[in-house]
Amino acid sequence: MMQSITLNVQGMSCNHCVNSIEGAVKELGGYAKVNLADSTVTVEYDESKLAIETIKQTIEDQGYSVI
Ligand SMILES: [Cu+2]
Repeated sequence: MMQSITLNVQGMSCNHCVNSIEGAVKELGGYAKVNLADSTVTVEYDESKLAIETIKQTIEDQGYSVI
């Protein structure tokens, strides 16, 4: 079943950040849409294949803080 969750993420400032996060989540098999103005990332993923903790960790590994 597809889940959609909006995360608050600190440290995103430019298009590079957008591409890093959206690309990393895509590699996991999910979908991410960054909103720089709101400092949020909306992720859509199949919860039977991907855990939210994995998505959060991947965003952290890119150098950002999920709060
Ligand atoms: Cu940036």
